[in-house]
Amino acid sequence: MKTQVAIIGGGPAGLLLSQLLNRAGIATILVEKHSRAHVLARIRAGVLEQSTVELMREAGAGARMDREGLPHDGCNLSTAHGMFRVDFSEGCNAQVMVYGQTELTKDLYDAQDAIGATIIDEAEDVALHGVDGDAPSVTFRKNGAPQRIDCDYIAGCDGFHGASRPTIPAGVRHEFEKVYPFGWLGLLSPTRPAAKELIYANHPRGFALASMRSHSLSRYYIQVPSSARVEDWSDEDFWGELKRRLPASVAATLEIGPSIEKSIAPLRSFVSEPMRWGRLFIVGDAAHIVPPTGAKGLNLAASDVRYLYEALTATILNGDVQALDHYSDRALTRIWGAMRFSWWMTSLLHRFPDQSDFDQKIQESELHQLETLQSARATMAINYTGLPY
Ligand code: RFL
Ligand code: PHB
Repeated sequence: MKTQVAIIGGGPAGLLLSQLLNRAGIATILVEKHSRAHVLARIRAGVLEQSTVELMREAGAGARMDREGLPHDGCNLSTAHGMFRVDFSEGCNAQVMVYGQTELTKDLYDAQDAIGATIIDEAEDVALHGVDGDAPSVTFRKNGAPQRIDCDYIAGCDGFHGASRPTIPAGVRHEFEKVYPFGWLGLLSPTRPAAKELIYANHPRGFALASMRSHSLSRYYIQVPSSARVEDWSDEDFWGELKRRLPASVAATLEIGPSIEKSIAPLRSFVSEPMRWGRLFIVGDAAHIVPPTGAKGLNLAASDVRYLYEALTATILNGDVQALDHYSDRALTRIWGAMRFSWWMTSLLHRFPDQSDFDQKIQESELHQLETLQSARATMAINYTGLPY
């Protein structure tokens, strides 16, 4: 097989890049390790920045999102002293869209099918070759038979555990990492959401988040120790703990129901630099991970896609060979902005096992600033709705 851009990974980053490139007239072949059903069963992100929403529209995949997504122009922070709202319009002219990653991924698969894009799923033993030369290729097995794609460029969109990032020699890669001493236990339930907008709760028993997917589908998270196992948490225990950590007025009216999905996500910050090696470009979770507190992971994947799409079209369609040289630096500037914000929100809202009384007072003082200072809320709003490109 032969194509212009081989894309590894059929998560949101790979699909969105493939969709944008195909519409610009650039040929792609996408290879995904798992089945489409498996990819679509993963419950993950729920909040889209405005620029992610715009990119989905530009990709011709935004119609259902515009019909069914829930625009939010604020979120709530809950503290030991009560709850206050961060109004996004105080800081910027932007909103976010509550729309599940599962739905966004499905829309992208449907859009790819509609334009006849090539997606090969259940590809085993995907490997990259010759990325530092002029003739890179990707090999894999499909139904046991060996396959090979010759291409001009490779986009590594295969997530944190994928094959792309390790292809960059260890001596070239610089990895930055921070692992947090807790995880999030998440539960999806076909119930009415706790409130109209998201509630991020700082509580002595640990962080909690009340989020949603629609008017009849709720998504909740509670902070748990890194050692916690999902099988040790009954639904009843989860709801009990969530109620303790949410404001009493919200807990009193919380609708409790069955759990559709329950899982634990560890929290880490991770960046691998540079994001380019020869003709290989790393995109999304393959290059960086943020703790979910700032709702940035999927949005960063989308901003990487935008930068790479612009660079690839400039090079392939307009002969601007320098455009690709700037991809890594441009993407990393925005990534570190989101890294800082996600770390800040995580530090502000969680209970750390070694938190001293001093640390506690600093956290409370920072929350007080947010409650009382419009400029502090404005800074949060700008970061939450998405830093400028
Ligand atoms: P993905 O989604 O991991 O997709 C990578 C794809 O590559 C495939 N793959 C391979 N394919 C071929 N060969 C190989 N060797 C391969 N190895 C892997 C995988 O099967 C997969 O299909 O990465 P991508 O596309 O970069 O997208 C990133 C996002 O999925 C991720 O950042 C977000 O889910 C993070 N995240 C959130 N992001 C937000 O923007 N807003 C949120 O509200 C938000 N909430 C969350 C989150 C992540 C969470 N978890 C579970 C980590 C909440 C949670 C709980
Ligand atoms: C979600 O709905 O899954 C969600 C929302 C906001 C976050 C993280 C996750 O910060």
